[in-house]
Amino acid sequence: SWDDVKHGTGNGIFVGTVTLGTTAGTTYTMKDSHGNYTTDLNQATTGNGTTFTDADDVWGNGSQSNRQSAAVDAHYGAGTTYDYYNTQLGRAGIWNNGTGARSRVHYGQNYVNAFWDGTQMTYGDGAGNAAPLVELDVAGHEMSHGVTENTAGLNYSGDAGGLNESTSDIFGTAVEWYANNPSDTPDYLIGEEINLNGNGTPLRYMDKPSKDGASKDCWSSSLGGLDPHYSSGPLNHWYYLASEGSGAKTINGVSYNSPTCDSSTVTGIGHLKVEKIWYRTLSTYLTSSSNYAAARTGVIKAAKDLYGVGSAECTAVDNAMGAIAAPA
Ligand code: ASN
Ligand code: ZN
Ligand code: CA
Repeated sequence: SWDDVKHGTGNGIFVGTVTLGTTAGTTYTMKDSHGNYTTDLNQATTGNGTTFTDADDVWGNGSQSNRQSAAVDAHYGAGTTYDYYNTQLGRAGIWNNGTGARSRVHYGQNYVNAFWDGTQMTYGDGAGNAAPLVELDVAGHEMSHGVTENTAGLNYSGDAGGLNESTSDIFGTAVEWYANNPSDTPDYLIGEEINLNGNGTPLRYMDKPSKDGASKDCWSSSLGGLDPHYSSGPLNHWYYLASEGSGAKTINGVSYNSPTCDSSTVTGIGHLKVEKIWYRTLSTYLTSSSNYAAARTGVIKAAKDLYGVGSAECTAVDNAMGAIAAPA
């Protein structure tokens, strides 16, 4: 889908060797056909950064010590996320107007986070054992904050805050499945390559969110008082259950065991259908103050719109909402 520009070759930290959307001029620029472009903040915390350029259109060498390597991952992440939304969900980028976004890498010193600020994506280099935060599911996560802001506009507190964060985890994971990159095989884990905890564990688990020690598996009336990264747990759990079903399962070598909150058995319909249903819910039925009850009503409506009344898809997403104890 980058056919109108030079296809560069990138060697990223996590993605291995990939094709990159770049632009040819007197030198090559790390900018794709949609206008997604990637800049080097060179440890600053302000400014737009300097757009990466290269003489031979071969970028990075996979090592963190090469400044282009992290940029390869971030740029591939932005391009792949754009393509996922465009081809799978019919959304032309964050603003649905065909324009890409800027990604800034090498933010600050020892910065162990990444963020969307309403305009652009920004990535720190990590610290100690934690690698740069440019992994594909993180890029998809941050870009999806932009999509949420420009659709439902979910608040970042209460139930809505959890729905907001989970939306980013769902579509970050969706992008990982869409890319199917052999160097970062798809899973239902978040940030599994970065080693943020220093012991090789991922940041979050969608099959059983409580495995991180803080996220909730099930909705309750006190959920909305938590940090959105923990109140996201039930909807992440819903996405896993509706996609793969309840119980134990090994996928791409990763073992999952997803319990239900109501002792029910849920049969999955595959992640892509769940993503289409959640995207329609987000973009059609939710508003800034929506709670988990609104999410449940919304997914039922969206599934009916997309797959019909009484469809297996409608049953699955409703059953999965019951299985996270979402209010009916
Ligand atoms: N990486 C975090 C996130 O996107 C940054 C934050 O807490 N806003 O959720
Ligand atoms: Zn987030
Ligand atoms: Ca992942």
